[in-house]
Amino acid sequence: MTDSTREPRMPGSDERANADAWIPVRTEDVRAQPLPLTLYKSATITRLTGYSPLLLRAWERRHRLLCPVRGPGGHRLYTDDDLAVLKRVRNYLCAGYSIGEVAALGRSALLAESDEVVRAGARPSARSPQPSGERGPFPSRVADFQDQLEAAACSFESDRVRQLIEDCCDTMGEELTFCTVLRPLLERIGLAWDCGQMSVGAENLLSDAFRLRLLQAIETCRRGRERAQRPVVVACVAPERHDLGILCLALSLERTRIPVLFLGPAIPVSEVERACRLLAPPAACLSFKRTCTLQEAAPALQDLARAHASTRFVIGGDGVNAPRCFEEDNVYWLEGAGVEAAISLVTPQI
Ligand code: B12
Repeated sequence: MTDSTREPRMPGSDERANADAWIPVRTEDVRAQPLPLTLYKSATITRLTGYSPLLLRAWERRHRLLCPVRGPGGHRLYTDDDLAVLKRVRNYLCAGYSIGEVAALGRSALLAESDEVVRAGARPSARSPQPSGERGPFPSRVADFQDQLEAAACSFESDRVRQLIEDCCDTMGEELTFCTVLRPLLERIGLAWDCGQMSVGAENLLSDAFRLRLLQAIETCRRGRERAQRPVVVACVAPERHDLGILCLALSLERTRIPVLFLGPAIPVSEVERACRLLAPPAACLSFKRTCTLQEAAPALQDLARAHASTRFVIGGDGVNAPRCFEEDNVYWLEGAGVEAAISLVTPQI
């Protein structure tokens, strides 16, 4: 199936030209292939793949991997084929191939592969072209980024740390960069710091760069979106300052189109209470990295939950463990990462 046979008609004024998630386009006037098409705005593709609009445009221009059509205002609208290509690209990048190698395969080969993968149940065909040259397996690519990031942080090269995080996001996408590269690296660095083998300055440098990148990703997700719903409040309760985990959750919520109000690290319970009073949020997600901070805040938290019975309080992070500090009907304790569980607890409230 070629692109020319699937040239879609632009959405008319009666269609949801401003809809952010997807735009259905009727194709009665497409003679060769009267299939219903879905067009996606770049913000949606970014949300689905983790690749930034800037990167998408670069891959379109430089590597001819994407063929978006233009909307009435001239903005790019991506097709299901573009999405399928991006998924194949991501698989290859994660397997250690470079974008140049993947691009050398060409869009049609990637599309053909993607059709075959769907038919064969996610098994690439033996005929599918293979990128040539040296290729590192995925784990070595991750370890490589981690080693370079650690070295750059230890020698206080802050620009290099940021650049490496950017390169990693470009190569693997934001999600894999955050979960597979940065989070385990911080764990390793935390241990090294604990054993006196890592300076606190290097740890700060890396966690600050991670934090900045997370805030940027959240901002990108929100851009251009109407914020009619009441936001979910997220915070680290004082004295807890480890806020990268709750920022990861905030990003996941925003990607699910759930608006978030991030209050920050070390927020007193009284301030969370003020936000609940003013905004009546559907949910408040609170993070505790250490059990001692949770125990300290527990009595005030219980009062807060009782005073705001219509808000769901989702409490998570490494500090949460059994036995529970207290029980209330609107309080949910999540051990482990718990991001999926948090989203499903929050969603029905929206
Ligand atoms: C970066 C870091 C810091 C930074 C924090 C910067 C920031 N803005 O967050 C700074 C330098 C400020 C810091 C300070 C301290 N730190 Co520190 N820190 C770390 C480190 C290295 C990384 C933590 C991190 O951000 N990980 C990345 C995030 C993304 O992962 P995560 O937190 O696990 O979150 C995931 C899940 O838990 C989940 N999640 C998190 N919250 C929530 C909430 C909900 C609702 C849900 C559903 C899910 C969820 O989602 C995330 C993604 O999956 C850890 C090492 C480690 N092993 O974790 C030590 C570590 C946590 N720190 C430690 C200590 C001791 C401290 C200090 C007390 C040191 C000191 N003496 O000053 C202070 C305390 C400051 C305070 N008041 O809180 C200890 C804690 C030991 C303990 N359990 O008591 C650790 C484990 C280091 C160690 N090995 O000893 N730290």
